[in-house]
Amino acid sequence: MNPWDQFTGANAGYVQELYERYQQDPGSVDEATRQAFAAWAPSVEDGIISTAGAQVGGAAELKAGIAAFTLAESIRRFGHLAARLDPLGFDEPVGDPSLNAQAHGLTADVLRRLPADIVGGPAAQGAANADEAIERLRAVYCRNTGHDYNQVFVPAEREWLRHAVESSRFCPPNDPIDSRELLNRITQVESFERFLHRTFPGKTRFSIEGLDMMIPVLDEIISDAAAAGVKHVMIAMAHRGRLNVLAHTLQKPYEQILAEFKDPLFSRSWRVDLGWMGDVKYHAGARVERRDDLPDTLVVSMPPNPSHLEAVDPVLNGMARAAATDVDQPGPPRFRKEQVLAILIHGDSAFPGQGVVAETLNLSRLTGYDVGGIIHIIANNQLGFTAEPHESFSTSYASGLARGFKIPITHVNADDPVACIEAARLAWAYRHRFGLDYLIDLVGYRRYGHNEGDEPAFTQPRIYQLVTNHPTVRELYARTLADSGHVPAADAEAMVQQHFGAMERAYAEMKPEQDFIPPLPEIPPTGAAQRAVTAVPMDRLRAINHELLSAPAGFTVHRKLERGRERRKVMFDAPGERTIDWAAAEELAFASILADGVPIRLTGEDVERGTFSHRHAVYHDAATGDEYVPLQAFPSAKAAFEVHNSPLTENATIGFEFGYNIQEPNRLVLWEAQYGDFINGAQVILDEFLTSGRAKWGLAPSLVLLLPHGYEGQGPDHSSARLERFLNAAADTNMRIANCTTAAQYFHLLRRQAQLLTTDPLPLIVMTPKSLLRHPGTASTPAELSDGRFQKFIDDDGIKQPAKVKRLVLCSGKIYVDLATSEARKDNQSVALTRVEQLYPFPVDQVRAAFARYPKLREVCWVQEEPENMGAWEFVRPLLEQLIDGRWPLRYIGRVRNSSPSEGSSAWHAANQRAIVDQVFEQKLDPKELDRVLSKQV
Ligand SMILES: Cc1ncc(C[n+]2csc(CCOP(=O)(O)OP(=O)(O)O)c2C)c(N)n1
Repeated sequence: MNPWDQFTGANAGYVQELYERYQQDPGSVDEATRQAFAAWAPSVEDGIISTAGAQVGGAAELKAGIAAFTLAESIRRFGHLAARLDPLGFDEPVGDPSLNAQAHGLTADVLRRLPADIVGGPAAQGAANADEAIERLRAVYCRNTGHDYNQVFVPAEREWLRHAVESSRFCPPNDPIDSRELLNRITQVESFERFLHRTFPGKTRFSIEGLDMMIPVLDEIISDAAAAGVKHVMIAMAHRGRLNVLAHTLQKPYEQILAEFKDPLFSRSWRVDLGWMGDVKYHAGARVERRDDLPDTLVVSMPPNPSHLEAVDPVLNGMARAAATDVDQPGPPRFRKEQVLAILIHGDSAFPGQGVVAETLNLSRLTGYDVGGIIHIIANNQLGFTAEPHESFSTSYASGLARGFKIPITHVNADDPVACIEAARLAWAYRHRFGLDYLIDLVGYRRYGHNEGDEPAFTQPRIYQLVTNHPTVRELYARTLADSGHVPAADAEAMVQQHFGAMERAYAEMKPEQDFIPPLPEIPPTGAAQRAVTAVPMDRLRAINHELLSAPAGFTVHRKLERGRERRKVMFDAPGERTIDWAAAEELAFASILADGVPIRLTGEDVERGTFSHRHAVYHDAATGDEYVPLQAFPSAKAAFEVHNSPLTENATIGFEFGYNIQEPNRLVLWEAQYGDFINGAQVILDEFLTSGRAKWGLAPSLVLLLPHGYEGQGPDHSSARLERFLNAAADTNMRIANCTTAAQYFHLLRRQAQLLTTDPLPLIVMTPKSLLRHPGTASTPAELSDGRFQKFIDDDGIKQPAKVKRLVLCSGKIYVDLATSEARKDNQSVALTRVEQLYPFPVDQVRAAFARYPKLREVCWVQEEPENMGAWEFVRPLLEQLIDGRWPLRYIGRVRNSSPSEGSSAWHAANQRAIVDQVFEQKLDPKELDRVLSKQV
């Protein structure tokens, strides 16, 4: 064997350099290299290198061979820099010196004398010499497509990509593209936009024009996916081209789209009686079951999304995961990636700019989040509103971010239909083969302004001089096909008439607009929450507990955890004692829900152990590290359980769980924050999907958020789950918000949520405890789980003579425990401590009943530990005022208004906390001390 064969590209150059050094001074290379070179036994005679006597060529020729190989490698690596990607040709491709033969000391003559094999790969096959093979490579890498895949570090994947890109496997004639069909489709895409443009001049539609190939690209991917057995294709995208995708990919009837254009009011005003206001037409989602000529029914769907660019990305991700996850069997769920394909269409400014994109890409290979590869398409019109690329991203391409996630990228000129289809085929083939993400950077332009009412020449006069004179892709392709004799010009013109005519007919024959009103979401039945039966018979609980505590033979539980398990074993021995702490209540709730046949997915930062080391949903064998998940193994389970530590992301992970939840609403989906304070990292998802998704789009989420909340002297970022933000968004019964004070309440709350998934689904926001997780005051008796139900409001059962009560205190969450366990509370019968366990919907009737219970009331106080402008005060105040109706004064006791949630000092915290407790029981502080305590905030 010729030893040089072992080295390719840059390696060959490096070895040659080493070899030259070795020749000059054998001591200048290391021992192993010296031995290797000596073993080759090369003899250098008159510039001829021979190995074991076999002559392989002159030194100059060898050098030329290595140079040719390096040139080929440069083309493979950097060829995309020379590709003509911009249909407008506004900027010349930047190119790269390494792409020129001269830079490698080569001429065409020299290349012609070298064998094609030097170039390697499919391009060399059948080529007469290296020059021809290099030209073929240029045609692959430097024409209208830029292949950008060297960030793929797994050799097998990279090799596959190289071979796929360079072989004719994805090009005609092996798998010919039906050019007539393709022209027809482009004509349909263009006619749709032109008709709308002419009929509704100036109306916003975010036309696809300039990126018309997006539709045939989607066609190609979807039909390939369907042929491979995919059952569900899910697409998410922003405004650009969305109407065209809805019409042509999701088969939304023209009539419906036209009706929405004609009178946008009708699509906005449905269910005004319920406060459901709808949304603009380019946010609407759709779902279609397609048979076409497919082997099986294929569901293609697109969720609705807000204006917030890219916010839908993780939502789609979660939807895709849910759609392909089987949960009917106990144990871990089974994800079947072959069933689903997710496609995300991004904007070229939004993709690099919006952080949620990186957060979503980061989910792609994580256990519990992977969806078997997303195909990303950047709808790259080279502008973002008025911003140009140099104002939008610091990467070389809009797609640059994807490189860090090892995602192969194809940049393709959107005016080259065949290149676009090849890109689509390659993307699907890679995704199908490896189950990994792929990105198509579809580079086009924008025919009009940001929307059709905008004047783009104000800001991009030179670009728009080019755009105005630039033929459409349909015109260009029609011309090409006419020139090549494939489709006569008259046929192309007939296609225009046909598609324009279809739009005209749809418009003329449009039925009254009512016919197109989308189905109304069902009004949730009232009272389902009250009817939920959440108690579990004691025997059953005991049996489940026993099952949960048996570990596999030979499994060594950590010794400290074993002690806790020992305690749990006797938990049911005294049904009247407070043996059930928060974590035990949660595990029993989960187990009983699974035993009822409802699957559960629990994720969040460090949820497997729990931030406060209380949960231990996953045990790790102390000796081997093997994992054991009791909720996946206990015999009574009838459905799957999964628990995953999430990546350190709030926005994308909650978005993901939201998507998972709305896709498969019959599963209990919970997300837990590390501390509730970090929830504001997900504010976009909360505002745009969780709290308003029903009003805007008729969605029915039931996601549970577990948010550790409570003032314990930690810093301002470890105190508050921003309860006020949820309460601020609470309207139209869009969620339930709870802050419960006992383990049993939490048990019943979770079980109630599981029962309401189908009958009265609403998101459930729970302020959960931290130090109180182990506080005896929050522990419950087994009997409280086997009897009773979730109580939205708990009156003061310590008051024996209600007539003595002068002050009625209402509070929620941890402050109750501080008050109830304070010295001042002992024997105090004039202050009744009541708890609002569910803040929204507010327990109006129960509070009213409490008012009635205390005949000698003098005042009502709302007590909270949050500052006055935070927590529940501003939400409950008008409600309480209404209920009080002027009968008593309403007082606020709590921290004063503050811009920061907490003191940031445990000493200040303790002083303020004491001041609150003292005020509640009217053991006033010395006024000077009070001044000192509060002055920090005044
Ligand atoms: C998060 C967010 N910020 C700002 C906007 C306002 N906005 C709407 S479209 C747009 C430009 C988007 O550019 P690009 O991503 O390239 O998509 P294009 O409109 O060009 O298709 C902007 C800034 C928005 N919708 N969402």
